[in-house]
Amino acid sequence: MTRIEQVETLIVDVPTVRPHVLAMATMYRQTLCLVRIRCADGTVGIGEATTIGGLAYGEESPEGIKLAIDTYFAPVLLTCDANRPAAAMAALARQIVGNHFAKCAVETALLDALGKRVGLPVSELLGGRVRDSVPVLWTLASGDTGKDIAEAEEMIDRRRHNAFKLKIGKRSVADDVAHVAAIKKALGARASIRVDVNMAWDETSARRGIDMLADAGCDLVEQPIVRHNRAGMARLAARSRIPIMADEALRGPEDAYDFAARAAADVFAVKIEQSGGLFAAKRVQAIADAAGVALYGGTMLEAGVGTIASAHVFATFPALAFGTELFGPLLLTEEILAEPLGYGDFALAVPSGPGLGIALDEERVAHLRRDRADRPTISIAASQRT
Ligand code: MUC
Ligand code: MG
Repeated sequence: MTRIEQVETLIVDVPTVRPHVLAMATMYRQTLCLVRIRCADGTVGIGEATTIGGLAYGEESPEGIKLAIDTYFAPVLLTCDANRPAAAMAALARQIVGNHFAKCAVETALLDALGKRVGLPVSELLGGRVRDSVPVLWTLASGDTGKDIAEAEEMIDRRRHNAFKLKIGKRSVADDVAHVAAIKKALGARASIRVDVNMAWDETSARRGIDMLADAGCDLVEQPIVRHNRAGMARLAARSRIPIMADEALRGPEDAYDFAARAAADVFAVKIEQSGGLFAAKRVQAIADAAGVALYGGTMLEAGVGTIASAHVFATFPALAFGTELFGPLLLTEEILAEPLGYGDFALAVPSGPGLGIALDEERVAHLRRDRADRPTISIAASQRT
């Protein structure tokens, strides 16, 4: 038995390199809830939870996650054996409904600590990696077609990304498709272009929009309609010439099972936070594999900790047909890790050290934390709050 001695959480705010425009929110910064679990043998595990646009994307916010972990998770964890993350997560599940993002951050920290204790990377604790790097796309979401093309050209030249996801759904279908077509025309065969509608279309608009996107050379359409219209997703997938991917609708293995049974998506975006943790994401993958659904490694735009936890999970997927979008740290102006993650050649390297294989830059984190004692009061314009 290795006792868990302390569970610490902190909120960190980091500006984005440019406004990130999604259908439901425009992000000017990302807020992280970092979790640190200190064990009796001296090992310390770290985890991270993020959301997108506060409460605009999902039902948990970084501040709510911190409160939930401090108030309800920590007392349970202090009774658990740090050598048994699965038993600790089961103890939490008995007392805590939902709270997938918070559970994911805690499970990440438990697995990081266990990996450090036994000298194995988290990917090996999850059953074993089958690759040492994962392909990474970039999201073009400046809100301006010309800027997006220039950004994509630069990414291709630097061999950082050659697949791009375009955030659409805020404008009319015709304007959105014109934006996608202009970018595809400029980049041609040098890049794969996909779109994420973030649920903004109704089903009839989606029928029209998806046809037009296929004609424009788009390779994939992510979550075109609202998460609960599963029959609609099945109808769209059945008639579409290009693959349809589920994202917001997948909040764990049960949703994945239902989607697979209804043939409601061709591709699953697997997110460790939305799934409810690293092992839950593995269960989503297993369901997809059994059902013949293709896989894509999704992100909640986590910084270095959550991003590399996701990478450890995706490195274990036997098939990863659509690659990943693990670019979160590259969207942020500040590095919170002692060593930045290894991006290059259109991919992210999965570290081979024990646990997550990363360390926090403690000085940076101390500087960025929201409750820093000497933090100057920053007034944020109402339009830039998320
Ligand atoms: C989403 O809906 O997929 C992932 C990449 C990005 O730009 O936004 C997120 C959220
Ligand atoms: Mg999405």
